[in-house]
Amino acid sequence: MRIGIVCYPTVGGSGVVATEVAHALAAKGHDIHLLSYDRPSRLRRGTPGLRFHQVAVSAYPLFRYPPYDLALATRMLEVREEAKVDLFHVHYAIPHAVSAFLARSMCGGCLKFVTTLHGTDITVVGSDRAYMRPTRFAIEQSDAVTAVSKYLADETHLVFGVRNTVEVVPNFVDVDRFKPTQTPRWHQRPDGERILIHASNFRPVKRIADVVRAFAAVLRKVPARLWLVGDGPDREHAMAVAADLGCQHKVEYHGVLDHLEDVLPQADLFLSASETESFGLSMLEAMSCGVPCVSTAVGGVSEVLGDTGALTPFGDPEALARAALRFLEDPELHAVHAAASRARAVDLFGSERVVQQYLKVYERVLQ
Ligand code: GMT
Repeated sequence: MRIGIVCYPTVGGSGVVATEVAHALAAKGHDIHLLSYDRPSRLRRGTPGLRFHQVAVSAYPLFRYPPYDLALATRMLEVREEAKVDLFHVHYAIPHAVSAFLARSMCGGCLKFVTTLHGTDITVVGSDRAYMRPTRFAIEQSDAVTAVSKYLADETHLVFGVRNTVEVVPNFVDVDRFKPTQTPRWHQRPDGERILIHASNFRPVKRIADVVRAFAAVLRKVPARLWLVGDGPDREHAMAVAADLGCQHKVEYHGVLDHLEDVLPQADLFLSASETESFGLSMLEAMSCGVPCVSTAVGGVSEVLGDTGALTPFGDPEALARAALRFLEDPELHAVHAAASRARAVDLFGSERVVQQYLKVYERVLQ
């Protein structure tokens, strides 16, 4: 198949998933074209069968807000003409689904498009009055719609009232890259320090300050260290909260890492305090490395974790800390949950299984 994949290039699950879908399809011999305004962070150079097409937006002085959606629609048509792409898979509805609809209309229906909903395109940004109507329209016009969890599929019907079927195709992880290593756990290390990790785009919805508060409560009971991975608007606030709580010397900021799979297996526990999370891709990557996750019970997180980790009410960092301590004070319980986390990632969320689901959607649409 010749497929165009559209995504955001920034740190964030939707761009990661789109890029990994592109790699997996190219590895299967499909002709894949990735479109974005910048190189996505997970795009590996020199992958046979995978080409990147940058979407250029001209900054004419009249434009306070250059119309990216129009530039993207144009680029989609160009890629269709150059590479004979007949199917586009757009990740994150705003504005990608609208651009796809425009491209399809401009060429009299010469292409099909599949829209994958990721989370805030429905739960936060999508329900903003300024974006809701065109987003709903473009979702309804899509040739197929998928969502990364059942929670998100239900929200799409509830919040947007869309009439079409929203199929659940979960996110996935390369279980051969994200795998446990022989790193000793805290009780086998001389300092006994538990390594807690959090990786995200540090947006307000991630509630990083609550992650730090939960960590500070853990630190009051056991030796520990918090690794913060990623970047975003709330990074400095998180460090300020750590300073206020007197634990900044135990909080290490690692920035954006190209190879998260090298770092995750060294952690003993993944912490998440999100206000909403349609899926929680970095938690799945942690599980695949044999790292149990403790998270707020929001959105689709329970679909990902099952009973491999622990879920606590949103907005209660003390509860998050208590759940974390249950694992971090009991090596045997920790080992059971670490193994269960890895097994669940392999059994339910391996790349091969999920990419096959996308291929079935593409085949159906192209028929
Ligand atoms: O809003 C974000 O956090 C970014 C967004 C994205 O663009 O990646 O993340 C969403 O999509 C991810 C990939 O499907 C999911 O793993 C995240 O749970 C989801 N974020 C939220 O729902 C907050």
